[in-house]
Amino acid sequence: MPDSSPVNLNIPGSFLQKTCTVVVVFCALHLSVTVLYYFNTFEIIKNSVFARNQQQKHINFTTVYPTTMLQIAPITETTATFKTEAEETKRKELEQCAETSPLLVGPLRVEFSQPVDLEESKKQNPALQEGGRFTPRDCKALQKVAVIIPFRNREEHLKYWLYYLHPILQRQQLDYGVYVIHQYGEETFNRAKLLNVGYAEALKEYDYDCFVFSDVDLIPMDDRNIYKCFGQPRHIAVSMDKFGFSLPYQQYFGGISSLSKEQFEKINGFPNNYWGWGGEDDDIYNRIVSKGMGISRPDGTVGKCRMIRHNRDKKNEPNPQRFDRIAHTRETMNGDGINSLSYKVVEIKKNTLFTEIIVDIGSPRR
Ligand code: UDH
Ligand code: NGS
Repeated sequence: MPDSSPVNLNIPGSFLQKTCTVVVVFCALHLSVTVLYYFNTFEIIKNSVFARNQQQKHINFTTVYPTTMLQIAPITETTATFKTEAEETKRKELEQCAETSPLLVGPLRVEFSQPVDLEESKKQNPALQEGGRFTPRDCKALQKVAVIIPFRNREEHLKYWLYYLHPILQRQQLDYGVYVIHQYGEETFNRAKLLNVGYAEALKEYDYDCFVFSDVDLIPMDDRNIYKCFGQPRHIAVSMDKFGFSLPYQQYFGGISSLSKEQFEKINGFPNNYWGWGGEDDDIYNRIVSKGMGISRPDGTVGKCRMIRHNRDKKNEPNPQRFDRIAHTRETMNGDGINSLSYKVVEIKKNTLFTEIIVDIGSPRR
């Protein structure tokens, strides 16, 4: 008779139960690891899409960057102010900006038919720090540039200058500051002396290595005309509309120029004794050449600039002594320049878009 009693496998019930529990726990663990891994991966993908979008935004922004005056949009998505020490350390660790900024757009439409508003310019440049200072956020700028503007009674021109130049300088990825050197009082204007003051005062604020000297009424028509310094002193305004987009003469060094700190010191800065209109730029040219340097220039297309038309200024009549002075640059330049500069700062005003330095530069010796 076969034995019909259940086979005794000799497995105690509690062992089966334990095995099942272990299997269930293992499965649960496996599932949670899988779920965790899945969410992590999702997060990474999400982040990379975000980064791409940011970049896309950035690229879109620069490619659609308008060239008509009243549509200029802020460039600030990619820029910011460095406030904390940690951020400053991070900036120091940043890679250098590219030799050619990827943000440049080339030719720009520049016109002066509609008035511009300073408040609008402020809104359009939210990455500016007080005093018209800017530092690129994503890379370490190749040069620290002080832009110096000689000034008196040209408020309307200054508005256009700020409106056009800030976005351009930011696209050029410069670490820059804008200094408006305002001649105090009613004495005859002295452009070159104001530029010397700008050099000295800007250096008190920051370790600038390059100085761009710009008339307030000149606007570049191409952002590839970089406001930086080169191996030789640079003439920037080489192709002005008022001269039919060419040089008025080969030695012309007026309007906008740049010199590194070293180049500026080599020529003892600019002359202090050209009161009234004319000749001071020729004197600067003579200084450069007499110290064995040459002039660097952009080509005539990149170097196009527009000048805001205006009447002759009061107290800036042609200087009758200018021809005599430029004939003697070599003899005078070592005693007249940054080494003999004297002036009194009346007030320094920090605006969002620029630093205004009101300065008493005295009067011509009679
Ligand atoms: N500047 C002032 N205020 C003045 C004089 C000059 O701000 O009263 C500054 C300003 O930045 C100007 C620069 O100095 O752009 C050079 O001035 P300038 O008179 O040497 O040169 P600009 O090209 O005028 O402005 C040249 C004479 C214009 C005669 C026009 C006749 N239609
Ligand atoms: C020259 C002046 C320069 C001046 C240039 C352009 O004659 O200072 O004209 O002037 N030199 C002398 O007078 C010695 S402009 O047409 O821009 O007014 O920059």
